[in-house]
Amino acid sequence: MHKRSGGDVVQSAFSIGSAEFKNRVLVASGTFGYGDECTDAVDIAQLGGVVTKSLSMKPRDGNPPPRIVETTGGMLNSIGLANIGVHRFIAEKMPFLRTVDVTLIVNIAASTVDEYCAVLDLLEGEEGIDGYEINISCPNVKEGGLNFGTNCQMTSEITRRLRARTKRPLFIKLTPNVTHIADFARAAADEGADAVSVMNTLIGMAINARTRRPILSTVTGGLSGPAVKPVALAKVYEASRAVKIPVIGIGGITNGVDAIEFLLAGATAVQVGTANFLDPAAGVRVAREMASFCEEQKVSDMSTLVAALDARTGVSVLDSWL
Ligand code: RRO
Repeated sequence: MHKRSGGDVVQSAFSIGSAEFKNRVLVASGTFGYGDECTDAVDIAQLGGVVTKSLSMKPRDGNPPPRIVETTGGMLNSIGLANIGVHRFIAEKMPFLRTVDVTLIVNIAASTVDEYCAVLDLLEGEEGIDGYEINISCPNVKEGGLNFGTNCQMTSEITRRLRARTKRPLFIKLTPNVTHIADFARAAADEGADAVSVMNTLIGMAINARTRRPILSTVTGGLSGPAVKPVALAKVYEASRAVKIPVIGIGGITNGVDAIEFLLAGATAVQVGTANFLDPAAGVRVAREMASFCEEQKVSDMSTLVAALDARTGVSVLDSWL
């Protein structure tokens, strides 16, 4: 809850299954490490939640450099799922994370369905984890990643297998690199997902014309940042109209008004990603700015903004896909 002038408060807390969130801004996977790196720059207890970098069973070094490049209004990455692996996460990161009063969502990536299950099984033994975000949408790995996220049957199967193993909230993180994201949101919802996170990065590339070479070592990478926000809004709009479970909006959010736009499009909450690279406190600022916007607009409960878009003025081409 955020204090409004006059002692009132803007209601911003919400819950998904057993997970309670203090406000509607989480930090996005891959942009905030494991939640323990930026503690002098930001009080993470003021966030709605932290989503960890994707964890696989074994540690991974990721792709060779260059693996990040700035682009107009955004950035491309080809990190390649570099991470410390689930065992080191449990041993080295969980003891600290359990001491912080913040909702913790652990993101899981894998190259087989069995690996997703095995990583989740290990995390199930850990107290202090409030939910899981399942990454079926990494654009930068050969096995798993987009092969899962662009296949509706795989989306269903992964959700079904994981749902059977946990009562904790399960978010499925979807890729925008499909024609109809509504089909994937439905596949996850039908198998018992508690929410879908929309969206992961868009496949893009950058070229150095003088060397005639691609800039990233893997040629293509994942585009994020303000450049993708209009795409993300449309994907959230489409997905949220296809399912009853919450949609978590992600894509180029840098301020409170951006975040409010995602709520209006149909998101229950948002994640701030690329903006964390400029300022690790961006998420906390966005949460504060959302509350100020509500105060200014005399909105006392943020939930009233969710899917409150007034689309009377037009019919979207998306409507015919639902
Ligand atoms: O690590 C990455 O290259 C990466 C991942 Br796992 C992801 O889900 N999305 C992205 O843009 N990069």
